[in-house]
Amino acid sequence: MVRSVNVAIVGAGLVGSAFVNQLQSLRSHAVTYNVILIARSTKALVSKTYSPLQLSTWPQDLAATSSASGLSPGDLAAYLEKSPLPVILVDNTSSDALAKVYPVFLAQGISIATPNKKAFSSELGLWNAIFAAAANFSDKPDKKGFVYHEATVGAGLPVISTIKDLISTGDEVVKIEGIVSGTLSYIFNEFSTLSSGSSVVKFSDVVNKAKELGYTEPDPREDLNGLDVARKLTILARLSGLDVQSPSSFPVQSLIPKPLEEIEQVSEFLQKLPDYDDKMEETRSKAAEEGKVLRFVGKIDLSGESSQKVKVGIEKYDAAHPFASLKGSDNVIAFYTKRYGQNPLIIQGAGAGAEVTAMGVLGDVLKIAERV
Ligand code: NHO
Repeated sequence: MVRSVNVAIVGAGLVGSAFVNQLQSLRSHAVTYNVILIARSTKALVSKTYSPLQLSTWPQDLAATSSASGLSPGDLAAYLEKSPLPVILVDNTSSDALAKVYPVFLAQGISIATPNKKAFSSELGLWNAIFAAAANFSDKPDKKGFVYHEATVGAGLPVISTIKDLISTGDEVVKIEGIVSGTLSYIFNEFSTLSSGSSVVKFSDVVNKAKELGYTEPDPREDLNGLDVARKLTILARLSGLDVQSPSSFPVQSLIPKPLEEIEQVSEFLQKLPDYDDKMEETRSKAAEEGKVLRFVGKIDLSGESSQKVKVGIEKYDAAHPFASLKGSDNVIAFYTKRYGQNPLIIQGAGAGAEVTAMGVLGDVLKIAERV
């Protein structure tokens, strides 16, 4: 018998739009996915009767709805709670306000699939509240609100599911090392190559090119400040068993020159960035003299007694290291565990972009649908 679930999509930007397209071309016939809500910040297409929306015309239909201040998390919870079918909230926003209400949704039996890092990388209290309320982490059979967030690290790469499987089958993380920002992967793969001793590229030129290619956030400082990587490391560290308080509770190297931190306009920042190329070039050429390249890396090291177990910043790698030969904006994550020993389990591939991110979210939706 074909089962049905209701799906509410909040956030219809790059990832949200790719998600709807992928949902429309799903090949699975075991479950019917009824989209009952699609919302942006200021507009919401809502099926008041919980019957499926017409997906083929959703962009026009959403645009045609009257503008409002958007759906509040409270209104959303009240609407979804009354769904006659099991319901999955797909949060494709980066909203803090929505993330804070996840425990309420979950306690009401509303499941969540999301690439939104905010809920999982903000204060530890929110993380604990989410997983206390989630059915997949409690043994309360009456609760049916599941939470999956594969695309919060490495987009569609199976990073979160892998670490969860390692831990739940009794393995222990010793060390995790990874390049988890697509933007910074691209910038360093271009800036510091194994052959760049002769042809020197300027750091600011690479940043500009990354922006032109659409790899950076609209304001590249949001990539260069290291916070995106710190958020992802917070998630990986917590899943490894470390009670990391927040992404600011460990050292994070910012690539924004101090004097440029307070500049308001992106254009002025980019105009002044070349003034600081010499410093980055010095770091690059020193590494090149040692036969090494620079990469922007997150590290979690649980092996020693040191209290400094998580850090984010530039590291040097020699030519033979897998991180040195990374291409484009690929991500790579190496898990050193008790079982895998010195030969890490390595996951590598495209770690940014709407299509692969949406794939990670849709995969989570399919997993939830099997369980509700
Ligand atoms: P957009 O295109 O800005 O879309 C956001 C949508 O949410 C808009 O429609 C906006 O109106 C809506 N929205 C915001 N607040 C709302 C609210 N309160 N209620 C209703 N609607 C609201 O953003 P994206 O690119 O589609 O991203 C969506 C989410 O996916 C974000 O949480 C983002 O962090 C996450 N995400 C995106 C990507 C990506 O490639 N675009 C990735 C991972 C996660 O793999 C990616 C990645 O990590 C890229 C990273 N920069 C890197 O590695 O270099």
